Amino acid sequence: MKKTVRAHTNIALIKYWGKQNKELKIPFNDSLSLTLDKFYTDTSVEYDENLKEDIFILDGKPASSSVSKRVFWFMDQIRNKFNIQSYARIESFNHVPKEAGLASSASAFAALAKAATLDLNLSNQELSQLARLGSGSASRSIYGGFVRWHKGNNDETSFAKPLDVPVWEDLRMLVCIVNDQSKPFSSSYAMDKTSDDSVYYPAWVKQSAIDMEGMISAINKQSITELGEIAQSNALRMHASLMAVNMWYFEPDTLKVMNYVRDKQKEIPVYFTMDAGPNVKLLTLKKYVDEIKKDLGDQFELIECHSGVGAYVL
Ligand code: 2P0
Repeated sequence: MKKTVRAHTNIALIKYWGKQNKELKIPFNDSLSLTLDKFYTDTSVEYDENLKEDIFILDGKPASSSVSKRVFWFMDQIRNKFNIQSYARIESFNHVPKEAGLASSASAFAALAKAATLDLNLSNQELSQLARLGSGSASRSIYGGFVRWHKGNNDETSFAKPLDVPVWEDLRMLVCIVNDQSKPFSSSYAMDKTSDDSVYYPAWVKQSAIDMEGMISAINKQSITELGEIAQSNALRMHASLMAVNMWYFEPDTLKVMNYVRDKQKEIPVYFTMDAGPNVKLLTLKKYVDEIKKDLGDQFELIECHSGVGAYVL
C-alpha cells in the first residue's frame, strides 16, 4: 500500500548561512530551529521497476524542470547510497506558501528522504544526514520542537539532533505574510555568494557560535526576552552579511513590520526573525498574541504557529 510521509517546516532562530562544502551541504556554522505546526509537505514514493525515469508530481501537476532536476538528483543519491535499482513515482503536496522564505525545501526534502527510504528503517540521525543532501535546512525538519544542526565536517558527521528540553507551551511564532510571491533570488545562491565574497562573512561565523550558546541558555530558561533578542540580532547579522554583497530581501512592508516590532518592544516582548525572503516571523508569548493581531491584523495576514512534530508516516 502507498504510504505518505508528512514533514513540517522549521524556522531557524540561529541561521544556517554558508557552506564549507557546497555539494554535500556541510555548513560553516551550527544552526538551531523551531519546527512549526502549521506548514508541512506530504510526500509518497512508489518504486516501480518498469519506469525508465523518475516522475515527480507536485501539488497535482508535473513539477517544473528545475524543481524536478533537484529532486531527481536527490533520488540518485539515495539509489547510490542504498543500492536501489528502480526509478520512482513521487507525489508531493506542499502546505506552505512556496518560495517566500517559508522554507518549503526543508519540509519537502525531509518528507522525501523518509518516504524514499521507508523500507530501510533508517534512524532519525541517518534521515537527517540524508535530508541534508537535498536541502541543508531539511536536516532539521526530521525532528519536532527545538532542533540543532551540528555542522560536523563531512557527510557522516553533519546532522541535526533535537534539544532535550521541555515543551515551551506559551511560545508563539506569528508568521507575517508580507508577500507570497517568489523571491528575487534563491537562498542557495545568496548564501553561496555571501560565504564566497562578503567581507562580513568571517564575523558572521564567529558571532553565530556565540549566539548559539546564548540561545540554548535562553531556551533552557524559557526566557522570551533572551531568546527574542538573540534571534533578532542573529537574523539581522545574516542579512547584513548578505547586504555586503549587494543583495537583500527586504521590501517596504518588511521594514514596516520591523519598525512596528522595534516600537512595540518597549511595551511587550515581541521580536522578529527573517529568512531568505521578505516575510517576517514574530516571536512572542501566547498572552500577547491578540494585541499583536489587533495592531497588524488589518494590514497583513498573520499565521499563529506553535511548536510542531517531527516527520512521520500518515
Ligand atoms: C535557515 N535558510 O537556517 C536559513 C536562514 C534561509 C535563511 O536554510 O542551499 O534552502 O538547499 O542547503 O536549506 C534556506 O536554505 O539551502 C535556509 P540549501 P536551504 O533556515
